[in-house]
Amino acid sequence: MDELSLDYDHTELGGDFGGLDDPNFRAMNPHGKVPVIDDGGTVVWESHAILRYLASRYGEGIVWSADPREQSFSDRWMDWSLSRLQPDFMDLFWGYYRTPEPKRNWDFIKDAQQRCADDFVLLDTHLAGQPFLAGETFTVGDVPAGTALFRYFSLEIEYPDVPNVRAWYARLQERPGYRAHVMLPFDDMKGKETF
Ligand SMILES: N[C@@H](CCC(=O)N[C@@H](CS)C(=O)NCC(=O)O)C(=O)O
Repeated sequence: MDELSLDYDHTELGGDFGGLDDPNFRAMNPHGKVPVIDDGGTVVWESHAILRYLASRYGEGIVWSADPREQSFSDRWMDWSLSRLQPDFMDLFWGYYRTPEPKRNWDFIKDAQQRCADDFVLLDTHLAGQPFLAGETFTVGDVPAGTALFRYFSLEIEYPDVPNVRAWYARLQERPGYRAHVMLPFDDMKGKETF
């Protein structure tokens, strides 16, 4: 929403904030998960559905293209993030960072770390020829994979050599929305196995 200069009110729910089981919230999202948006009565849940809704409704020519071919360059990376990168990174993040040290399963962690490395090497090859995932400019397609970078590169683990991903990460960090909403401290999650 910051990328699109939209005004909004943000209510924190879940984790220490609670509220996910409140009937009013469940009426908005029966799954009881965040994020959820309410855009003048249009309620949308699932983060990628929210991204597509906002981008197509308010971001045409900014982060979204009405041309299906052009939009597909962005879209494929959103779906790849959902089906591949995010599950791999969640395995690493939960297996390593969110599991207390004595309980860590190192075979699982090493496997997840390797899968993430493979994912980022693949991204690195793609980004060798262009600054953003869909081409020359930032689009909605950069958001899902881009948001994983902050936590991944904050873990202080062994990383593959991915200069193009790091350059893309540096470009994202120049964006105020990324700094304000993605680069948030997460130390309180270390060794915390519950939401
Ligand atoms: N696939 C969903 C995942 C939603 C989800 O798992 N949200 C988490 C936070 S990232 C949540 O609400 N956790 C609180 C809980 O389950 O208590 C999406 O992308 O929106």
